[in-house]
Amino acid sequence: MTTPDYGEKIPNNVGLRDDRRLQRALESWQPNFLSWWQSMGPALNTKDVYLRTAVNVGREGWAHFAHVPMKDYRWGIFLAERDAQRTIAFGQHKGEPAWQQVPGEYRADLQRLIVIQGDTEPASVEQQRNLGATAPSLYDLRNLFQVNVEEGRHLWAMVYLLHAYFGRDGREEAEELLHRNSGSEDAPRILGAFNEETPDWLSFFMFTYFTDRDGKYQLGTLKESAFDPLSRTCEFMLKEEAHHMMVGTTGVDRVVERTAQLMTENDTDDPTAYGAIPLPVIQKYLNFHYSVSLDLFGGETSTNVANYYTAGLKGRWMEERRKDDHQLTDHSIMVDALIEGQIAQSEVAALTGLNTDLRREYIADCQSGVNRWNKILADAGLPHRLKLPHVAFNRKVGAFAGVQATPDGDLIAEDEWARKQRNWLPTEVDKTFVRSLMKPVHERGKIAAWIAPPRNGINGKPFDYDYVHLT
Ligand code: BYC
Ligand code: FE
Ligand code: FE
Repeated sequence: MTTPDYGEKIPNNVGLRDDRRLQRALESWQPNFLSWWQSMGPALNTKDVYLRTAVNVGREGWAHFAHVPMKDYRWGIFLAERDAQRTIAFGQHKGEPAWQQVPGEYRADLQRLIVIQGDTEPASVEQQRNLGATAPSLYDLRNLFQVNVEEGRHLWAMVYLLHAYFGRDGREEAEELLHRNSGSEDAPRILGAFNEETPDWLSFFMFTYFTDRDGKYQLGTLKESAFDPLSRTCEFMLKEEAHHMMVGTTGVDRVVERTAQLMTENDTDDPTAYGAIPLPVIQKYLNFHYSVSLDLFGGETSTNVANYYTAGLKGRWMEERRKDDHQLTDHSIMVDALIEGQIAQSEVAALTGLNTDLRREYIADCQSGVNRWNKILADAGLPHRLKLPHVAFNRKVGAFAGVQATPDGDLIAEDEWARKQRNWLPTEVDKTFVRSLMKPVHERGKIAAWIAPPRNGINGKPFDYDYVHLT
């Protein structure tokens, strides 16, 4: 194991100094990354931010906390430690040693998976670029920037793989990752959810809850990859991802808590007048972010995913804990399907149903958040509850892309959808209202009226710590 080298231009634990060509290639990509960060990264000017920087990959002491100017953040390349004995856990190469190089026959597919993963990371930074101006507290502002710098590092993680293992094609793809932009007309980001706006902090918390959680599951499957450098990169990214989950989960917690508090204090179902976000609006935001995130798992059935699995490129969530043959050639699975115009289940080969398998793991995890938020409502003595909409609701990818379903899963005609969707998805009025609450609170220890303070600060610091120094 190489210890992380911070004396280098690019901190890394991949022995970059011993590979001058690769080092030079990455050092010439670095200024392009920095100019992308300057123009597409956080728009709010700050002096410094209390950030966590990855400095090691071991179980303990992997992160260092300090106030740093954001442009001086040390984006580095960190792979989890190598297990020299590691063997492939699934697919046709099961039991063979993990690959340290890319096999020629899988080059195109691996590159595609890495490019798709890499594309989402800077996309989210672009989507969140303007949120600093309306942060509800310095604590939240700091968390936003922490998520942003780490998504920037996740881009580095994928660019390292492209440069180190995919030659000229890889270097070209690395450039493209900085040229596509979220929401752009001519060169949009690859996946749908990453071209949506994140215009307010309720969207940000829903995004970090639902969309970063897709990241957690996709990284979990790539961590199983037979291509060992990809596996090790993803393993370390997942460590950082835990904080993004925390930001989303507790962010929504705190919005729900504040709304519940103002509802009970004022004995009303509509706390709008008291500056809180009404539960139906929270539900609509939830519906939106959940449904666009479901699309990120691809079609219910997919030959791509079957091929990825068989080849050993992308495994299942918790592959090693599954009690089957890890090849699945004669297994089947029930997937959601549209049969004769009805929402139903159909039996397909387990391999082609792997997107559904992963989506189901994800859905169960999403439900745990909803349970938490409902407990907050119950503890406040309120009868109201939030819920996940039906899997067919508002889908643009997969079996339900061509139909309209209600959050309860009833199929309806286009005209009924057109009339009723404003009850289920955020309207301009809802969004304008939420935006009207987004007044920045950049004063130490203070917080906006629409959200409760967090239970804990960061790294043992109190809520009223000076997490960010503005210019
Ligand atoms: N939008 O065979 P299918 C994260 C395309 S998030 C647009 O079902 P497959 C993060 C698909 O490419 C995690 N197009 O798809 C979170 C295919 O095109 P071709 C990101 C889509 O390949 C927050 C066609 O439709 N990582 O890290 O089985 C902040 C047929 O689809 C979409 C990954 O996604 C879509 N939503 O599965 C920061 C992991 N879905 O081949 C970061 C890598 C599908 O016909 N990617 N299409 O031209 C993959 O594993 C898979 O490619 C997908 C799609 C799961 C995305
Ligand atoms: Fe990420
Ligand atoms: Fe993330």
